[in-house]
Amino acid sequence: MCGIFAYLNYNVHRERRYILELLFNGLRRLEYRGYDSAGISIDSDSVPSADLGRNFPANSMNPLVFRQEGKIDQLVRSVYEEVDETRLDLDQTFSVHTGIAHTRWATHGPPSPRNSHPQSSGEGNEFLVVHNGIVTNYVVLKETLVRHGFKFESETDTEVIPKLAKFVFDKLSEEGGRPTFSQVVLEVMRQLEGAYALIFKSPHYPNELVACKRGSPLLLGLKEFKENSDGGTPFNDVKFLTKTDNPKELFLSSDANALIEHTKQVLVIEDDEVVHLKDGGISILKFDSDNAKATGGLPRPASVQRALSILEMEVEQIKKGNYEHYMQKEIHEQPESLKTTMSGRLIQEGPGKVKGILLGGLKDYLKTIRRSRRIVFIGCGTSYNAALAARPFVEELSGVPVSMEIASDLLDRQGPIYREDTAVFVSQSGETADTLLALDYAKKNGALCVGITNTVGSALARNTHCGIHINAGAEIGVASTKAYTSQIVVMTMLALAVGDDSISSKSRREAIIDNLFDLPNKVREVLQLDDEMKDLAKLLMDEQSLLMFGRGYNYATALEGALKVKEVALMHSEGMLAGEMKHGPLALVDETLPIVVIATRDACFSKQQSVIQQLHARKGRLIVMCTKGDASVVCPGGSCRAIEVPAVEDCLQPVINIIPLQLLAYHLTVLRGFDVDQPRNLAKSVTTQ
Ligand code: G6Q
Ligand code: GLU
Repeated sequence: MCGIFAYLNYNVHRERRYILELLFNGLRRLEYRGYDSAGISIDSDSVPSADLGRNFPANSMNPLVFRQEGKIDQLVRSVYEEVDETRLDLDQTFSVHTGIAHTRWATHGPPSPRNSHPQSSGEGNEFLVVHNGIVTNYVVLKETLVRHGFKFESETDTEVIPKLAKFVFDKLSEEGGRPTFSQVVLEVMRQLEGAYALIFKSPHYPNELVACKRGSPLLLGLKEFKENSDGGTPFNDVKFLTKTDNPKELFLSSDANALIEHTKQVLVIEDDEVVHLKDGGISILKFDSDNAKATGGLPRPASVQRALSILEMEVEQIKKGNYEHYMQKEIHEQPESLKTTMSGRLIQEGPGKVKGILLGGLKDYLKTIRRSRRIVFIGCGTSYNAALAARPFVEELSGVPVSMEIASDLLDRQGPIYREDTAVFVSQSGETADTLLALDYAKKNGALCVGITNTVGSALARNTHCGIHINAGAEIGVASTKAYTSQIVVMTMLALAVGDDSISSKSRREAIIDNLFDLPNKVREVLQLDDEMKDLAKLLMDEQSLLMFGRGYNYATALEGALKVKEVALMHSEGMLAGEMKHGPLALVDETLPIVVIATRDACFSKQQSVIQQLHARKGRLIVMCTKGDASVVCPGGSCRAIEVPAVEDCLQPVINIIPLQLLAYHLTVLRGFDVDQPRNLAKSVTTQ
């Protein structure tokens, strides 16, 4: 949800037009996270007003603020209209400049230009802030600031932050010394409660930026040039953040997607770190709340040395290529994404020899997992469904009982989690607030916490005891597709690794490993159903509702297929356990309501056949997903429509079965004319509770 982005060019000449476009592009890259309004701030060509009664530094420029409700293109249009009206010189060149940008996903106050960010300290924009997250104590702070004469213009919680910054700045300045920008921010942090990633810009500190975070994600990207000329060769081997006068460009962003086209050298900013960008240097200070509270005065930050890491992604991952939509691209790239997920982790030492699984991030913990009293899978939405799909196999191979928890429900109930439990957290983004809060909860209760995520450096990856990256590559469509199949495969590999010591399951394990090797080919095969699913979508596009029945391994497929249809095609759809059909849902069945029944060959096949018969007996309008060659078995005499899919081992069948349903949801969305990649009201990273 929401994105923040900033760009600082140092000793690199950039025109205002270039800076604007770079900020807009940064926002476009963050667009997929979900937002309802956007804004930016850059410098004008006038100096700050003397009426403010302040001594602004000589090189200080008035910040310009542009904010709009709606899509980024609306912001872009309004910025250029204002530029035309005010005759702002787009060709003006800056050798050093700071710009900040924001996409907002409203939590406090409806989407509107006034509630958009950057939020301001007031007249003269002495402090500007872009914020991702929620300030939980904003009411108290606001009351105090109002008592001190501050006038609030927005309904946001965020507005207290720039106003507090100005209050702190004024107070510290009156007390004698001129605080540094980071001192102001550290003092603001001391008073803020909640979750946030923040970037500050101020004409009191021209060409400086300060960023900090607690809870919400934030990355720093660095591009340093060798030659003292614009666009010289970048250094690709900077390891540590040392202050140099080398020309450089610095970026701050909520995620790597907005950085990758500029640089691969990044730093994942940790909670309570304050990053100060100034004069070509990057200093990182650690906020110590205990210290701040104990002394009651200004926090005494310790400076931190951090090494840069290299982003392991390519620019192509964030481009649509030849596809119309990211969701379409991500569905079709599943043969490759699954290959990457398994790469280096499946071992097969020669034909007929040792077969096994190597999960580097987990190997020291396998014994503990085997000995645990219970494995608890915890996640939300699609990630929960992926865990549900893997559950039967994890139970089978580990011999440990597996229970399922939707993160928010676990927290609502304060459900039991014990020291002897292994809690497995599944999250594509690794930033989902509910999942992260459940992680805190499980940690406090002493469970071993394992993370399964697609996002290297995410809060989930950093805060679990151990884990596995799914390595599915950037997933930009809000509807999760390739991450789902990769998550299932990772959990299957987890089960194989945990059950590795059992002799009785050896042949089963080996058969599954063989199937895993061949899985990308089978996925390629099932993707050929694309046109067939498009035809089916044409048939269903005007329906009000769609039911999906599954059981066993494919109960999750029914839930996930229905979730895809409702979230992107905006059509009511329910996934149901076929065993529960007779206990209620059967009342809905008539000759008009379309029902998808998943009846591929596994231990539940004969039960699903009787479900089909019972639905037929009520003249149900059936679409049956079955194993290749079974169409005449499940739909005798063409009594229903069949979707034939290739057969794989039962525990991997959900990976195959979900793909036609992903394609169906995609085509339904296009035909019904809805936004595929950014469905109404949804966000990719759900960073608020
Ligand atoms: C599904 C959605 C959504 C998502 C959850 C959990 O298509 O993307 O259901 O799976 O919001 O997100 P994470 O997997 O990032 O925790
Ligand atoms: N809570 C802030 C607001 O509503 C920030 C929301 C966001 O993360 O975009 O303005």
